[in-house]
Amino acid sequence: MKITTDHIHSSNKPLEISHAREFNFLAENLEKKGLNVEALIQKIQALQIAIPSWALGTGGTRFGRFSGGGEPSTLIQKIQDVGILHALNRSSDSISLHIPWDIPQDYDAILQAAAEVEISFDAVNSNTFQDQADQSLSYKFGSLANNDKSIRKLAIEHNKEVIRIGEKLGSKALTVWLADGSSFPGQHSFRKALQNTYESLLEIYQELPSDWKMLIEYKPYEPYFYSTVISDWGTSFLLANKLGDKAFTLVDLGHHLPNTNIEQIVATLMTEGKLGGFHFNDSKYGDDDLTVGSIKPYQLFLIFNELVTGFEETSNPTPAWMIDASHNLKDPMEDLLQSVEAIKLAYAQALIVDRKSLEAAQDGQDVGQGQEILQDAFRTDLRPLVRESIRQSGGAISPIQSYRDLKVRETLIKERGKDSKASGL
Ligand code: LRH
Ligand code: MN
Repeated sequence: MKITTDHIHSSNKPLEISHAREFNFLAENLEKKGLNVEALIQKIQALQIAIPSWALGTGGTRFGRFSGGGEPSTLIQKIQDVGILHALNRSSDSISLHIPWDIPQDYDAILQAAAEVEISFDAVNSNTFQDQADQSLSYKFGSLANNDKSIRKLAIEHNKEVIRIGEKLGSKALTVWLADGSSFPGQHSFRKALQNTYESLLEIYQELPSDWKMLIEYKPYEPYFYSTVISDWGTSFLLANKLGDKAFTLVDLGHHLPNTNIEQIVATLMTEGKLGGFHFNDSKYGDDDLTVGSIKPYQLFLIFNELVTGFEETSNPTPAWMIDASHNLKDPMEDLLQSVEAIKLAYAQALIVDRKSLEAAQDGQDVGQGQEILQDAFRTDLRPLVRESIRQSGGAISPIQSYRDLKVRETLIKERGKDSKASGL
């Protein structure tokens, strides 16, 4: 299924009058506050969120997977689904592949399919947390950290292969998430595992093309439950610093122990110019991979608040914006549309924070006023502004409403069948 401009126009029609009224009212209030609405719209439009190839199907947990039908069972169908999301929200102009779940067979066909729906390839992800059917050695006890040199070599070669695949697709970054760790005290040497990991990453780093980045993703636990080699931002940051200018830390929002102050981690990494990217999702307990902004929208706003000041006050490069979620209950495409909207809303709220007054309140130790200024932005309903930014870029005023009105899932089920399954988690 391909979403056309006619689809967008017909599904926007019933919303245009009420949207124009809501947007004009909001724009007037924002202008009164001295904000430049057109500038805000351009910034919001420029924020493009990469869609993970592994989140276009219904994920599942170890307790079960309840597929909804019409899932993309080929890489080209995954690219077409991201094309549908981008046509609706004009905010998802790239896909992030996971290798070997998405090994391209025919590069010309893949690149053509992507060009047809105006999307590109964001970071490519390696996978040394699963053994492949034809694999000679196992990653059961680790990959880049493994005490066995031949297993480390196998994992290093895999990462080099992932870079070569990404190069052919125009990707500019390799994301490395290592499950490597231990589930029992005494299972391995923390220092040897870290040293092995560093030496292995260095070999991969030296293979990076000059204009590429290595994004090092940390995670405190799962699948191991006593220690993880790259368990927190500090370890990822340490490795990124030791490796060099092309290595950065990737922040997956679900990879933090309860009550961790993620916005402070973001601020610290930006101070050092080492914030490389995000895997956006939300969670209540662990790495729940829930819809962005569905559990802790205020935390998401506070993270973007640090990003907006960080862009103004540090030389940290623009991070890679990616979602990393897994869907069990919702339609994967609707879930992704909700996640992108939540990210854009949090960014828009952070853009209207009265920075001068906030700085004055902070300098004046006026704690109450500081909170008032932040929450005034967070409590301003900016949905009409985000909708207008999408409408002006040729998208749907309400991407989810249009997704439903245009019966996208029903059409995909007709085209692909109820039992088509997507590769991935
Ligand atoms: C690990 C992770 C990582 C991916 C995987 C799909 O939990 O966040 O980013 O490789 O999920
Ligand atoms: Mn992740």
